[in-house]
Amino acid sequence: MIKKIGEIIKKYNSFLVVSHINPDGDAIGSSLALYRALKELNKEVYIENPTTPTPYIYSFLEDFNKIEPVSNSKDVDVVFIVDVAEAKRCGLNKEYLQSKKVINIDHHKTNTNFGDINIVLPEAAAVGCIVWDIFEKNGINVSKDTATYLYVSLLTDTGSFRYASTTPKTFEIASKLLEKGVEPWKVAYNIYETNSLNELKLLGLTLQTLEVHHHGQLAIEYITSDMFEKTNTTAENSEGFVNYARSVRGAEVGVLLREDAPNLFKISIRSKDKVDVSQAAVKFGGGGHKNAAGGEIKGSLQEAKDKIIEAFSFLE
Ligand SMILES: [Mn+2]
Repeated sequence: MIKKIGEIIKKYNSFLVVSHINPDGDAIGSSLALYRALKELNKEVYIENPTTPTPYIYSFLEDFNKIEPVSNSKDVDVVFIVDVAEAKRCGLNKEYLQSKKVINIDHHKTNTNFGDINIVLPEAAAVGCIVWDIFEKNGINVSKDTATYLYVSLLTDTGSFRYASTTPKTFEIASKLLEKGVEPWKVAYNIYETNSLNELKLLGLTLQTLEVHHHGQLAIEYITSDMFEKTNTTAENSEGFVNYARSVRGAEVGVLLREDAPNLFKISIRSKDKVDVSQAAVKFGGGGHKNAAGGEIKGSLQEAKDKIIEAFSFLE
Protein backbone atom coordinates (compact mmCIF):
# COMPACT_ATOMS: atom_id res chain seq x y z
CA MET A 1 0.00 0.00 0.00
CA ILE A 2 2.71 2.42 1.04
CA LYS A 3 4.68 1.61 -2.14
CA LYS A 4 1.54 2.09 -4.19
CA ILE A 5 1.22 5.64 -2.87
CA GLY A 6 4.80 6.28 -3.95
CA GLU A 7 3.86 5.15 -7.49
CA ILE A 8 0.82 7.42 -7.51
CA ILE A 9 2.91 10.40 -6.42
CA LYS A 10 5.35 9.66 -9.25
CA LYS A 11 2.65 9.09 -11.86
CA TYR A 12 0.31 12.03 -11.27
CA ASN A 13 0.91 15.74 -11.41
CA SER A 14 -1.73 17.55 -9.42
CA PHE A 15 -2.85 16.96 -5.84
CA LEU A 16 -5.16 18.33 -3.19
CA VAL A 17 -4.56 17.63 0.51
CA VAL A 18 -7.40 18.02 3.03
CA SER A 19 -8.09 17.13 6.65
CA HIS A 20 -10.91 17.37 9.15
CA ILE A 21 -13.10 20.22 10.36
CA ASN A 22 -11.81 21.97 13.53
CA PRO A 23 -8.32 20.71 12.74
CA ASP A 24 -5.93 19.66 15.51
CA GLY A 25 -2.15 19.47 15.31
CA ASP A 26 -2.19 16.06 13.63
CA ALA A 27 -4.64 17.24 10.95
CA ILE A 28 -2.65 20.39 10.24
CA GLY A 29 0.80 18.82 10.59
CA SER A 30 0.21 15.73 8.47
CA SER A 31 -1.60 17.64 5.71
CA LEU A 32 1.03 20.39 5.59
CA ALA A 33 3.78 17.74 5.42
CA LEU A 34 2.19 16.12 2.37
CA TYR A 35 1.63 19.54 0.82
CA ARG A 36 5.24 20.59 1.33
CA ALA A 37 6.85 17.34 0.21
CA LEU A 38 4.74 17.27 -2.98
CA LYS A 39 5.56 20.93 -3.63
CA GLU A 40 9.26 20.17 -3.30
CA LEU A 41 8.79 17.43 -5.93
CA ASN A 42 7.56 20.24 -8.22
CA LYS A 43 3.99 18.95 -8.26
CA GLU A 44 0.95 21.17 -8.55
CA VAL A 45 -0.50 20.95 -5.05
CA TYR A 46 -3.18 22.65 -2.95
CA ILE A 47 -4.12 22.36 0.69
CA GLU A 48 -7.65 23.01 1.98
CA ASN A 49 -9.56 22.72 5.23
CA PRO A 50 -13.26 23.14 6.11
CA THR A 51 -12.27 25.43 9.00
CA THR A 52 -10.36 28.58 8.04
CA PRO A 53 -8.51 30.37 9.33
CA THR A 54 -7.08 27.31 11.04
CA PRO A 55 -6.10 27.73 14.73
CA TYR A 56 -3.75 30.63 15.33
CA ILE A 57 -1.32 28.59 17.44
CA TYR A 58 -0.14 26.94 14.21
CA SER A 59 0.50 30.23 12.44
CA PHE A 60 4.25 29.95 13.11
CA LEU A 61 4.40 27.16 10.53
CA GLU A 62 5.91 28.31 7.24
CA ASP A 63 3.02 27.18 4.98
CA PHE A 64 0.18 28.08 7.35
CA ASN A 65 -1.12 30.74 4.96
CA LYS A 66 -1.32 28.26 2.09
CA ILE A 67 -4.32 26.54 3.74
CA GLU A 68 -7.44 27.57 1.77
CA PRO A 69 -11.12 27.00 2.54
CA VAL A 70 -12.67 23.86 1.04
CA SER A 71 -13.83 24.73 -2.50
CA ASN A 72 -14.94 21.46 -4.14
CA SER A 73 -13.50 22.90 -7.32
CA LYS A 74 -9.75 22.24 -7.49
CA ASP A 75 -9.08 20.43 -10.76
CA VAL A 76 -6.59 17.83 -9.55
CA ASP A 77 -5.83 14.15 -10.23
CA VAL A 78 -5.50 12.94 -6.65
CA VAL A 79 -7.01 13.95 -3.30
CA PHE A 80 -5.21 13.01 -0.09
CA ILE A 81 -7.53 12.96 2.94
CA VAL A 82 -5.68 12.68 6.25
CA ASP A 83 -6.79 12.10 9.86
CA VAL A 84 -10.44 11.90 8.75
CA ALA A 85 -12.62 9.02 10.02
CA GLU A 86 -15.65 9.80 7.81
CA ALA A 87 -15.52 11.55 4.41
CA LYS A 88 -18.09 14.20 5.36
CA ARG A 89 -15.73 15.58 8.03
CA CYS A 90 -13.34 16.89 5.36
CA GLY A 91 -15.98 19.15 3.81
CA LEU A 92 -15.56 17.88 0.23
CA ASN A 93 -18.83 16.73 -1.31
CA LYS A 94 -19.63 13.31 -2.75
CA GLU A 95 -19.78 14.40 -6.40
CA TYR A 96 -16.36 16.00 -6.18
CA LEU A 97 -14.79 13.02 -4.41
CA GLN A 98 -16.30 10.56 -6.88
CA SER A 99 -14.55 12.36 -9.72
CA LYS A 100 -11.09 12.02 -8.11
CA LYS A 101 -8.69 9.34 -7.01
CA VAL A 102 -9.06 9.49 -3.23
CA ILE A 103 -6.31 8.36 -0.85
CA ASN A 104 -7.49 7.98 2.73
CA ILE A 105 -4.69 7.99 5.32
CA ASP A 106 -5.86 7.68 8.91
CA HIS A 107 -5.49 6.06 12.32
CA HIS A 108 -9.06 6.25 13.72
CA LYS A 109 -10.40 2.80 14.35
CA THR A 110 -13.86 4.09 13.39
CA ASN A 111 -12.63 4.95 9.84
CA THR A 112 -15.16 3.98 7.14
CA ASN A 113 -12.58 3.21 4.39
CA PHE A 114 -14.14 5.77 2.05
CA GLY A 115 -11.08 6.11 -0.23
CA ASP A 116 -10.01 4.38 -3.44
CA ILE A 117 -6.91 3.54 -1.45
CA ASN A 118 -7.15 3.29 2.33
CA ILE A 119 -4.25 3.19 4.75
CA VAL A 120 -5.89 3.03 8.16
CA LEU A 121 -3.53 2.04 10.96
CA PRO A 122 -5.11 2.44 14.42
CA GLU A 123 -1.79 1.50 16.04
CA ALA A 124 -0.11 4.60 14.58
CA ALA A 125 0.25 7.27 17.29
CA ALA A 126 -0.42 10.02 14.71
CA VAL A 127 -1.16 10.22 11.01
CA GLY A 128 2.23 11.95 10.79
CA CYS A 129 3.86 8.57 11.58
CA ILE A 130 2.16 7.01 8.54
CA VAL A 131 3.08 9.97 6.33
CA TRP A 132 6.70 9.66 7.50
CA ASP A 133 6.68 5.99 6.43
CA ILE A 134 5.28 6.95 3.04
CA PHE A 135 8.11 9.43 2.53
CA GLU A 136 10.84 7.18 3.87
CA LYS A 137 9.82 3.99 2.06
CA ASN A 138 9.44 5.83 -1.24
CA GLY A 139 12.65 7.84 -1.02
CA ILE A 140 10.80 11.17 -0.81
CA ASN A 141 12.95 13.95 0.64
CA VAL A 142 11.94 15.36 4.04
CA SER A 143 13.11 18.97 4.36
CA LYS A 144 13.35 20.85 7.66
CA ASP A 145 9.89 22.35 7.08
CA THR A 146 8.30 19.00 6.22
CA ALA A 147 9.97 17.49 9.30
CA THR A 148 8.62 20.31 11.48
CA TYR A 149 5.06 19.64 10.26
CA LEU A 150 5.41 15.93 10.99
CA TYR A 151 6.83 16.72 14.42
CA VAL A 152 3.78 18.90 15.17
CA SER A 153 1.59 15.95 14.22
CA LEU A 154 3.45 13.51 16.50
CA LEU A 155 3.84 15.92 19.41
CA THR A 156 0.18 16.96 19.55
CA ASP A 157 -1.49 13.59 18.93
CA THR A 158 0.61 11.90 21.63
CA GLY A 159 0.01 14.73 24.13
CA SER A 160 3.72 15.55 24.03
CA PHE A 161 4.69 11.86 24.00
CA ARG A 162 2.63 11.14 27.13
CA TYR A 163 -0.27 9.01 25.85
CA ALA A 164 -0.31 5.22 25.78
CA SER A 165 -0.21 5.40 21.98
CA THR A 166 3.46 6.47 22.25
CA THR A 167 5.73 3.58 21.19
CA PRO A 168 9.43 3.06 20.49
CA LYS A 169 8.53 3.69 16.85
CA THR A 170 7.10 7.12 17.72
CA PHE A 171 10.37 8.14 19.36
CA GLU A 172 12.35 6.63 16.49
CA ILE A 173 10.49 8.84 14.01
CA ALA A 174 10.77 11.87 16.32
CA SER A 175 14.51 11.26 16.51
CA LYS A 176 14.83 11.19 12.72
CA LEU A 177 12.77 14.38 12.48
CA LEU A 178 15.12 16.14 14.89
CA GLU A 179 18.03 15.00 12.72
CA LYS A 180 16.32 16.87 9.86
CA GLY A 181 16.59 20.08 11.87
CA VAL A 182 13.34 20.34 13.86
CA GLU A 183 13.65 22.78 16.79
CA PRO A 184 11.60 21.16 19.59
CA TRP A 185 11.42 24.21 21.84
CA LYS A 186 10.27 26.45 19.00
CA VAL A 187 7.39 24.05 18.30
CA ALA A 188 6.49 23.46 21.97
CA TYR A 189 6.69 27.16 22.82
CA ASN A 190 4.30 28.14 20.05
CA ILE A 191 1.80 25.35 20.66
CA TYR A 192 1.86 24.87 24.43
CA GLU A 193 3.67 27.72 26.12
CA THR A 194 1.82 30.67 24.61
CA ASN A 195 -1.68 31.58 25.81
CA SER A 196 -3.56 34.81 25.31
CA LEU A 197 -4.81 36.51 28.48
CA ASN A 198 -8.39 35.91 27.30
CA GLU A 199 -7.72 32.21 26.84
CA LEU A 200 -6.49 31.88 30.41
CA LYS A 201 -9.57 33.75 31.67
CA LEU A 202 -11.77 31.34 29.72
CA LEU A 203 -9.88 28.44 31.29
CA GLY A 204 -10.53 29.96 34.73
CA LEU A 205 -14.27 30.13 34.07
CA THR A 206 -14.31 26.59 32.67
CA LEU A 207 -12.54 25.11 35.69
CA GLN A 208 -15.17 26.71 37.95
CA THR A 209 -17.78 24.45 36.32
CA LEU A 210 -16.03 21.15 37.13
CA GLU A 211 -18.17 18.54 38.86
CA VAL A 212 -17.84 14.80 39.39
CA HIS A 213 -20.33 11.93 39.14
CA HIS A 214 -20.35 8.15 39.57
CA HIS A 215 -18.29 8.26 42.77
CA GLY A 216 -15.78 10.66 41.28
CA GLN A 217 -15.02 8.51 38.23
CA LEU A 218 -16.65 10.88 35.73
CA ALA A 219 -15.63 14.57 35.66
CA ILE A 220 -17.65 17.06 33.60
CA GLU A 221 -16.92 20.69 32.77
CA TYR A 222 -18.62 23.02 30.31
CA ILE A 223 -18.30 26.23 28.32
CA THR A 224 -21.41 28.22 27.37
CA SER A 225 -21.52 30.76 24.55
CA ASP A 226 -21.90 33.33 27.31
CA MET A 227 -18.48 32.41 28.66
CA PHE A 228 -16.92 32.76 25.18
CA GLU A 229 -18.57 36.16 24.87
CA LYS A 230 -17.44 37.36 28.29
CA THR A 231 -13.81 36.52 27.54
CA ASN A 232 -13.92 37.46 23.85
CA THR A 233 -12.78 33.97 22.81
CA THR A 234 -13.92 31.22 20.43
CA ALA A 235 -13.92 27.41 20.38
CA GLU A 236 -10.32 27.26 19.18
CA ASN A 237 -9.22 28.90 22.44
CA SER A 238 -10.52 25.93 24.44
CA GLU A 239 -8.15 23.41 22.85
CA GLY A 240 -6.88 20.99 25.50
CA PHE A 241 -9.27 22.14 28.26
CA VAL A 242 -10.86 18.67 28.43
CA ASN A 243 -7.58 17.32 29.79
CA TYR A 244 -8.22 19.19 33.05
CA ALA A 245 -11.43 17.22 33.55
CA ARG A 246 -9.58 13.97 32.99
CA SER A 247 -6.82 15.05 35.38
CA VAL A 248 -9.16 15.12 38.39
CA ARG A 249 -7.80 12.55 40.84
CA GLY A 250 -9.96 9.44 40.77
CA ALA A 251 -11.66 10.31 37.47
CA GLU A 252 -11.47 7.65 34.74
CA VAL A 253 -13.31 9.80 32.20
CA GLY A 254 -13.25 13.57 31.62
CA VAL A 255 -15.82 15.39 29.49
CA LEU A 256 -15.99 18.94 28.13
CA LEU A 257 -19.37 20.22 26.89
CA ARG A 258 -18.98 23.21 24.59
CA GLU A 259 -22.01 25.19 23.47
CA ASP A 260 -21.55 25.67 19.71
CA ALA A 261 -25.07 26.97 19.01
CA PRO A 262 -28.22 27.38 21.11
CA ASN A 263 -29.10 23.87 22.35
CA LEU A 264 -26.15 22.26 20.59
CA PHE A 265 -23.19 20.99 22.58
CA LYS A 266 -19.98 19.66 21.12
CA ILE A 267 -18.60 17.05 23.48
CA SER A 268 -14.99 16.01 23.96
CA ILE A 269 -14.35 12.86 25.95
CA ARG A 270 -11.02 11.66 27.35
CA SER A 271 -10.22 8.60 29.42
CA LYS A 272 -7.13 7.80 31.44
CA ASP A 273 -6.58 4.22 30.48
CA LYS A 274 -9.21 1.55 31.05
CA VAL A 275 -12.38 2.99 29.55
CA ASP A 276 -12.92 2.92 25.76
CA VAL A 277 -14.71 6.23 25.09
CA SER A 278 -14.99 5.80 21.30
CA GLN A 279 -18.16 3.72 21.76
CA ALA A 280 -19.90 6.45 23.76
CA ALA A 281 -18.82 8.97 21.13
CA VAL A 282 -20.42 6.93 18.35
CA LYS A 283 -23.67 7.07 20.34
CA PHE A 284 -23.40 10.85 20.15
CA GLY A 285 -22.90 10.87 16.38
CA GLY A 286 -19.11 11.10 16.56
CA GLY A 287 -16.17 8.77 16.97
CA GLY A 288 -12.49 8.70 17.75
CA HIS A 289 -9.98 6.64 19.63
CA LYS A 290 -10.05 4.51 22.77
CA ASN A 291 -8.86 7.33 25.03
CA ALA A 292 -9.93 10.40 23.06
CA ALA A 293 -13.19 10.87 21.22
CA GLY A 294 -15.95 13.37 20.53
CA GLY A 295 -19.47 13.92 19.29
CA GLU A 296 -22.39 16.26 19.84
CA ILE A 297 -25.62 16.47 21.83
CA LYS A 298 -28.74 18.49 21.06
CA GLY A 299 -30.58 19.91 24.05
CA SER A 300 -30.12 22.19 27.01
CA LEU A 301 -26.98 22.15 29.13
CA GLN A 302 -28.77 20.10 31.78
CA GLU A 303 -30.05 17.61 29.20
CA ALA A 304 -26.59 17.26 27.70
CA LYS A 305 -25.08 16.65 31.15
CA ASP A 306 -27.75 14.05 31.96
CA LYS A 307 -27.05 12.20 28.71
CA ILE A 308 -23.33 12.07 29.49
CA ILE A 309 -23.97 10.86 33.04
CA GLU A 310 -26.32 8.19 31.65
CA ALA A 311 -23.81 7.11 28.94
CA PHE A 312 -21.18 6.44 31.59
CA SER A 313 -23.46 4.82 34.15
CA PHE A 314 -21.38 1.64 33.79
CA LEU A 315 -18.77 3.44 35.91
CA GLU A 316 -21.05 3.03 38.94
MN1 LIG B 1 -4.96 12.14 14.62
